[in-house]
Amino acid sequence: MTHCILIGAPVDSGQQRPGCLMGPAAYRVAGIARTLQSLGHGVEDRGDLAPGALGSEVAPNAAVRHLPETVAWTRVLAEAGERAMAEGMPIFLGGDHSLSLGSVAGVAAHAKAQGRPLFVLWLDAHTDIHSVATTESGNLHGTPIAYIAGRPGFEAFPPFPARVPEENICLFGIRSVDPAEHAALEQSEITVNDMRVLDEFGFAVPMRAFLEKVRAANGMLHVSLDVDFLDPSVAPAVGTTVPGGATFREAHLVCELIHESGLMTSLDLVELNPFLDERGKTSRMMVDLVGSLMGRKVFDRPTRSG
Ligand code: Z70
Ligand code: MN
Ligand code: MN
Ligand code: MN
Repeated sequence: MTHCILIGAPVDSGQQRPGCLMGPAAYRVAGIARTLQSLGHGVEDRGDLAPGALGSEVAPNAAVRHLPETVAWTRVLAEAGERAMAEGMPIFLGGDHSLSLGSVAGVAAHAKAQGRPLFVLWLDAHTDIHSVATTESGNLHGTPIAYIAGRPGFEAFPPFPARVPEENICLFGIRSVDPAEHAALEQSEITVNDMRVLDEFGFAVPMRAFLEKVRAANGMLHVSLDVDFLDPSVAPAVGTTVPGGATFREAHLVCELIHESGLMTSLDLVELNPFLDERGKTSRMMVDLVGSLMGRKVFDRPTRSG
């Protein structure tokens, strides 16, 4: 059984629609601890983090919003993440997706110290690969993949501890890509499973292919689950709804496959905006998916992946 460490990250500085800071409370109200305990896991809730003192970082791009706040969050999250990795499985309760600048930095520092390769699975409608220099919206939640991959433009941030090789990054569920992101991805080794791919092959085949890569390399696996991976009909509580996302059943299947692999070592839950929810529907959906990620299933049976 897993020692789950809940880390509240009420980050709202990476985008412009207030409300993500209510995310950690919504996950607790929706019963995330109870769900994990019912599956036999240990749960330690470390409460909510707060950003440290703000610096005076200046962005190379006038569009960028809340840079000092985001840098401060990155530091505190990286520190908390690295510490938690040594003791169990951190589950970061967001907060907008800019929190992954810090969570993955902390996880990467730990993996480096262990001498193990880190893999990142990004379940999202978006590719989040803008640099601080290229973002047009100025919303830093659109940048963590570039930081994680060690791309330039993050001089204001703490140096990323150990660049994640592009071959180890898999974007999954993609259906909204800005031109600068498209250009960056065309010249990269990052795996992009967009909805075109998932419609043709289904969710299981590309997911198993990625998980096999992680297993073959004895890698650690960080999963970053953005609410907008899901179709807005099942998960309306998100600032940027994009039609055509994962259905209830597709999302649970993905989570079950990840669980069966036994490979996940850390998890982000991001972009939940409870202020936009319909009677707690999205918060409950996300907690249900955590259940599937952590071992809930209808029947125990031998599976193709072992
Ligand atoms: C767009 C931008 C984004 C999440 C929206 C959107 C980015 N590419 N990321 N929602 N999670 O503004 O950079
Ligand atoms: Mn603001
Ligand atoms: Mn995202
Ligand atoms: Mn997104």
